[in-house]
Amino acid sequence: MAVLNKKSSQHSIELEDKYGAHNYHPLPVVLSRGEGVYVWDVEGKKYYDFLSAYSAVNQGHCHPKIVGAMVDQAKTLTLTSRAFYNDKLGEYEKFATEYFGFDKLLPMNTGAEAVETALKLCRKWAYEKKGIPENEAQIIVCENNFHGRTTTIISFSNDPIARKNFGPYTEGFIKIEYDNLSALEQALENNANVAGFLVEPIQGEAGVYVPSEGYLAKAKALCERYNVLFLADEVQTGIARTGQLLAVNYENVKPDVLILGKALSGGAYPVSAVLADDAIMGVIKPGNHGSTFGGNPVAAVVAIAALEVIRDEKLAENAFELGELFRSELNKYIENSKIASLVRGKGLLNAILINDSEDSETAWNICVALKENGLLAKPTHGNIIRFAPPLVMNREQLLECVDIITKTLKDFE
Ligand code: IF1
Repeated sequence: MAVLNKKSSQHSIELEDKYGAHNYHPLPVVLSRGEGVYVWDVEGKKYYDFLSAYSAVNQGHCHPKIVGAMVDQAKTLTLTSRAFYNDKLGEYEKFATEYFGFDKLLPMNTGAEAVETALKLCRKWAYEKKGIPENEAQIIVCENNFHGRTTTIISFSNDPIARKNFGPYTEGFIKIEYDNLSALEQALENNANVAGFLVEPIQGEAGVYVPSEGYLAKAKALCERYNVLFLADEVQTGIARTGQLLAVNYENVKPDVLILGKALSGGAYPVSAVLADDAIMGVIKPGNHGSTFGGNPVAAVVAIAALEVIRDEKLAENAFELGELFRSELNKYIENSKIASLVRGKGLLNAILINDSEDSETAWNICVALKENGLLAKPTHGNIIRFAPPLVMNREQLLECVDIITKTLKDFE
């Protein structure tokens, strides 16, 4: 175990411990630099980043095109608020709506803000277009969801750590089992006032749960039949992470409302967005919604650059191919492993299940050992380790990482 450099790493950890809220339990590594698929700690040790800041750094750390756009704009005009127009927001809205195939974009900053925006949009549409009685709208969500950490969003979470002692909770949500179409149909049949269905195309935080083939398409069809909006939270699965531009593309589903965040900026700046067609977005009028930083010129140019990198460097195609390779190589190891029981995912959003109880320290200890071996990853829940490298990784680097992962797992057999 490399002794943490007393001055810098320990110093950074102690500063955070003393002066920062303890709302995270980070792996004991202090990062000071990132480039592409690599990050370095303050001692200068190099790591493969296999978390990508939870799929925000899909384009690789400090991508020169994205950073360049950000720096240039930051020297020109950073923020006007929406009290005035700026010369970059319209360009971004045009680019992104054409790129994803929607009429309108509502710009926000964080993923949770975008989810909250989508919930408000869905409710307003329900009252003004569907004719649901005011304050009666219900939105269907899935068990084990993760959509952010605001009070309304945790109101429909079933994760006690994220939810307990933050009440009273926001009403108007119906929870059903994920990947269960009859549960969705029953909820739609038994509740006259359903406005929308909010779903992650793959449940990331729950442990990279990929739903059954056809689930998304059939869920969308049920929503159409009951005149209910299909709200796709692609904050984590979107922007090429799963091997398609959007995870819903695997089933040719066009959501009524698309929620984006994280890699919409390549991890350089907080940028999120809600996209919808005019029939839905048209219910939003001046004064209904907004944010100081939402749609600022830096976010606008960063998002354009981040999406151009995805398109021009064909990162969805790369994620698809490397994801196939990753799972097939790991499955060769898992066949005879006692410690790892399965690998699952799509594209470069994957996870392995560690053959130990949920509350065991094994997954955490494996991640500490991976760190020692030059690869950074973190457990999602208990015994599941998420593997999500930047999508700019090449075949040789991926095979080296498979090597590091299997060698590390062997020490726990
Ligand atoms: C943390 C989890 C991942 C998300 C989906 C919305 C948001 C997220 C599908 C909100 C954010 C982040 C939040 C971060 C860790 C990470 C996470 F572990 F929390 F659950 F990725 F799985 N929809 N996910 O995954 O976006 O407001 O954070 O920009 O809170 O610890 P945000």
